[in-house]
Amino acid sequence: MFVDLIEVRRALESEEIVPCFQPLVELRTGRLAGFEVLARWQHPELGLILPENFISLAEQNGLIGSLAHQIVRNAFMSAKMLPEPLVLAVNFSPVQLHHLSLPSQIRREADETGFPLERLIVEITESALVNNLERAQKIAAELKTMGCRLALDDFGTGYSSLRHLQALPFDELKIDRNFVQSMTNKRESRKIAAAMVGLGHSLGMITLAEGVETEEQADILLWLGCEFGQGWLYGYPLPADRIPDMVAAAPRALSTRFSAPGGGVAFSSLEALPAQHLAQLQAIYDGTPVGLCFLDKNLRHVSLNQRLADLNGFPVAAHIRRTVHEMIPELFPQIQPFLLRALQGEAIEGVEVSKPPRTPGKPDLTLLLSYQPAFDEVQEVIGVSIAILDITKRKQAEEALRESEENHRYLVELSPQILWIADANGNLTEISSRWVQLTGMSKLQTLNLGWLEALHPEDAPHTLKALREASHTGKPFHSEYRVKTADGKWTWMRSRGSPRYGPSGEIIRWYGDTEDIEERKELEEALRKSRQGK
Ligand code: G
Ligand code: G
Ligand code: MN
Repeated sequence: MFVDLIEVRRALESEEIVPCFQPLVELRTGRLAGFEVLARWQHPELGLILPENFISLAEQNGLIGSLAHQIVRNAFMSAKMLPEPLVLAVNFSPVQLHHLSLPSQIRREADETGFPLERLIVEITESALVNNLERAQKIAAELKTMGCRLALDDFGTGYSSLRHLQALPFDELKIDRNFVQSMTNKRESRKIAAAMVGLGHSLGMITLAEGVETEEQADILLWLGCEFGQGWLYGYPLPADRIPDMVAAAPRALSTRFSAPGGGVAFSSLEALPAQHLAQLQAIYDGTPVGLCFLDKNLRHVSLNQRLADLNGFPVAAHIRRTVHEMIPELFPQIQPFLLRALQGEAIEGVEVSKPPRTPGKPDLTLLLSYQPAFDEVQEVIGVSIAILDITKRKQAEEALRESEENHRYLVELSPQILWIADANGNLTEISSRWVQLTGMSKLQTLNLGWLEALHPEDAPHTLKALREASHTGKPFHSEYRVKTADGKWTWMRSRGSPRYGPSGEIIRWYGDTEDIEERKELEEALRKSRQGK
């Protein structure tokens, strides 16, 4: 499209060049943070003309000052209806950054229209800084004193130089839409976008991504830690009369970082500056009773906490850059297969490993390990984090318990008495295997009231009666009866049992023993006979 200088002059006189407003949105919440002001020329015959067709013409012919004056005044007037704390971001031409009068012009327009400068973001492209950095610095300093915030526009294109990032007190970094748009199919772009966000953050700036058109792009940006977005996904640049619609359509930003009082980067109370954030994480890292470390793809220690250093018996610093194999050669063969799986992207939990003690003579340590792969922004594994829990004590307790259980079992099995357990109603639930050997009945046949089958028909009724009575009254059970042994003989036995009570005084179980009293019976018989014989 061709327009000439005369046309541009005429457009300025008849105020055909007007500001449009494009939403700036907080990525995490979708809340509206403000608008970027973009110049649009409503040509009576040619229709809408974009800035690329008239900005440079205006710049080259000394008209950019009056164009900016029109756009800014117009935008400030329209922004009166903008609810707090929404901001306005306005583009200024590199040419204007050469005029020391820029700040006072902006102040005058703000005063005349009543727009607060704390809610103005001045967007500057890098090309503005190339020729006259010193002057740009003066202007920037004054703008900051006035309460404005500064954004570095189109970062990553054109004159990109890291020198500019530190030359001016920027509050915000705008990532150029070229990186955003190639991010979804070019891993390099994604890496670059990630690095830009990181760079912005490490310099204490907030980051905004331009040209966000899809949800996928927004998701990636959010994942990369980018705070704000702008693009067709959230809204087109629209004329001032559409501002109320756009404000109503988006959830309101009540407290975004854009709206921080006094300008600059203010983080909400729950968040912190990157360095503080790191310190918080380090405190958690070191305070946990779990050994933690992060290994790179070559299984070298990138970081670890004090707890793990203690477990391994070397200072934290001695681990850094050294491989697992170098640090714990005795354990490496056990954990290598899991490390390799984790490097393939698999998360593995609860692997038990035993580690020889550091001081000889002490028992082995038992460790419970979890492996978690870490992925970068292109979903490639960059390393593995390991969590290590020392479960030696728990293991020892389990061992001791098992041992004491075993001892009890031997005690029971070796005892000449047959020990038994019955439920509250006197139904047998457990009996030592000596009964099985004695009677030839199986355990299953014996349980409940099955054992009565082995009793002499004359003895079974009174025994069952005693049992019922005991379970009814809770008085100790006692009975003597003949039992048919495996080889078909009868032998006298005596059974006794006592109840065990539950918390509310009810019987919950009976414990008892049965013993062979044949010899005693024979003795008694012999005694009786000898008495009779006398
Ligand atoms: O959306 P659009 O095509 O309008 O933006 C194209 C470029 O024009 C942007 O990079 C922006 O920096 C620039 N631009 C838009 N509006 C203005 C303005 O009011 N003043 C100046 N100097 N540049 C503008
Ligand atoms: O000042 P700056 O160069 O950032 O201007 C932003 C430019 O990007 C304007 O020309 C604007 O119209 C354009 N733009 C805004 N959102 C989108 C988008 O989602 N996709 C594309 N392709 N361009 C956009
Ligand atoms: Mn811009």
